[in-house]
Amino acid sequence: MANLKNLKEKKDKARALMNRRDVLKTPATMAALGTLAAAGGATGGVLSAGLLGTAQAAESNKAHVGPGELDEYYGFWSSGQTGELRIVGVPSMRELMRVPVFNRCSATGWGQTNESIKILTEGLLPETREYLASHGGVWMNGDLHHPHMSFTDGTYDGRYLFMNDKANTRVARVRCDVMKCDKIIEIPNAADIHGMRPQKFPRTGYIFANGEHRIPIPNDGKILDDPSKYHSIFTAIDGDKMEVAWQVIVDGNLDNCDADYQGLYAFSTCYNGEEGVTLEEMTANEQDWAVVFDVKAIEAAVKNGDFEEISGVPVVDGRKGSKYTRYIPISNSPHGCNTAPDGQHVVINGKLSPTVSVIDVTKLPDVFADKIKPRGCIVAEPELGLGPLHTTFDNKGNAFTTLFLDSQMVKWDIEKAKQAFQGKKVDPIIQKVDVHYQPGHNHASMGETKESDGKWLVSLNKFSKDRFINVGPLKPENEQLIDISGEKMEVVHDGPTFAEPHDCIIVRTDIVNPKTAWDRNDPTWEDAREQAKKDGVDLDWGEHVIRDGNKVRVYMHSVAPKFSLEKFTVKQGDEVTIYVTNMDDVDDLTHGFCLANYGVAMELPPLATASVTFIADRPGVHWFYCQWFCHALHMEMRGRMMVEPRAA
Ligand code: CUK
Ligand code: CUA
Repeated sequence: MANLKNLKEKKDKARALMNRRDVLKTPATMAALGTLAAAGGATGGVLSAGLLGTAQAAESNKAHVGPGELDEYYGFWSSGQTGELRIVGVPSMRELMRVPVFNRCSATGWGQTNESIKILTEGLLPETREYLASHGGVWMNGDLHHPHMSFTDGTYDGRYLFMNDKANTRVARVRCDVMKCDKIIEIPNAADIHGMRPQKFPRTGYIFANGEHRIPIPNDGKILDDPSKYHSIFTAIDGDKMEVAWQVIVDGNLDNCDADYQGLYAFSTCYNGEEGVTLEEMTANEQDWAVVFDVKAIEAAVKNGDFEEISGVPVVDGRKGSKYTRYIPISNSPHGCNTAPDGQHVVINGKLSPTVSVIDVTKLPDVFADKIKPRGCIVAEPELGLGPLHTTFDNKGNAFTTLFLDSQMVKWDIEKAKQAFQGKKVDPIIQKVDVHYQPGHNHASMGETKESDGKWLVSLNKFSKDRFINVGPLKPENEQLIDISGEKMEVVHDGPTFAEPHDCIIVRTDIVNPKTAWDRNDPTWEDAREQAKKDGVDLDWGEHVIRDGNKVRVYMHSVAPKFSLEKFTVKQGDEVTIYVTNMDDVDDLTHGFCLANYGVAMELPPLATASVTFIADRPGVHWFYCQWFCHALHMEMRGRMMVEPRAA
């Protein structure tokens, strides 16, 4: 009975949605926004119309990775407001690892160890470091939307992963050899880095990063409530040095971006052409833009001095009318920006318009030479459905676009869309499949490279609603795996996930080759190495306590199941630094160091050194113990820090 009632409710809701869809056929933007709000609303009941009569796809055998079997692809997942990078196996969708980046991590000590604090602070702007000095020293949160791998010659090269932090205006780099973050920089003159993509050709090269929100530049309080003086900024970061190379001031708000396969242009979607600050103001016009950046011309401008230096970086004026940019009119509020593996087409996703606009990059030289109008580079504009947000590609000329409002994935043919644009009676849409529910990003295996292989597609859905047993008011998101190897898409797996995977990439395993143990010469603990040298001790095999005024440096190593020091004594009020090196080089033999009731904990994978500094202001006996299960005698792997009380 309950099921029948459920079904009737679903049908009613689906019908209600269809009515709303009719409303949305009009260009009335506010109506579209109203539905956006309803989709996330308390009813939780906006179900895709296609749900009626959905025959749930049977589990495909290809997606099954049995116990002990390995995945074919690495998935690198963002985690949105959680702030970390996640590594997922594809097609099993098993979560393999979490890499802390913009967050604070209890298990690994990220944000507490001296090595991580250095990475988290050295690239910040001086004013931010000053602010943080009285606010805990490091940012405790981040909003990681877009993880992307470095490229060489149009495909992934397995060197680095780059990612943005929308919350605190940062860009980070993760080393793929150890899967740890090694650099984080804060972007000056920008507010809230959102869209971010690496240069694909000839190599990365640049990381292109969009400052989403408009602010006064410089944002020092002299200009406040005068939005006509706010700007948004596009940044090119040198991905090798992790330094800002140059910036471009633009009109409107930048959203997502991508690069071409020729090394000539970068693209950003740009909404709020109205330059408003309220929702009504920002969506008043029917047209916004895709901004195209002429990378070579901007480099020449920087070389020839056609820039203003602001906060120590060259800033080129790329506002409307500038020779360095072109503003291509696109229907209201475009969102995703995706270059196809054919090297020729860039898809601009409509969001509030049911269309996507396809740019042909071979026409851009004529646009920049003013031989054709900016819109002259648009070669297709198919109407796909409601709320197109992001597009990915296979290796057969097909594109896959998420439809946020329709809760669908649509497969369409780029060539046919071009023919239809020229007036031919062809339908570019091949198939629509329901996803559950409200998809944002999607990504096909190798889909943002020239080696796109058309095997798997992931849909990152913002709502899971009824797909899983209820875990309370806060529900997981749902990532679905879709088999795209055949003519028809087939949803083969639901994967619940914690907040919030905006975006992911799917990389062939032969491209990524992490080590199984650290190299003892790794630069990560350079400071510890130098300090050990000054103290005349051996960092590798340390078992020393060095007193230096009221500073105490404790060096120890771990070999399962023992720390080299069973005890050490300090005085209340001492500034204590503990260096621990794991001398076990056995694959997977990780130790941890946890100092109880001092809030100290850190990871120690094979052959790594980690250190932590704190004030020993609690007298008494404090046990430290190994917090990573490492050995049959793991529980016995411990020792004592004795803190002598201050003389009364
Ligand atoms: S954005 Cu999240 S759904 Cu930050 Cu890439 Cu489009
Ligand atoms: Cu060492 Cu547990």
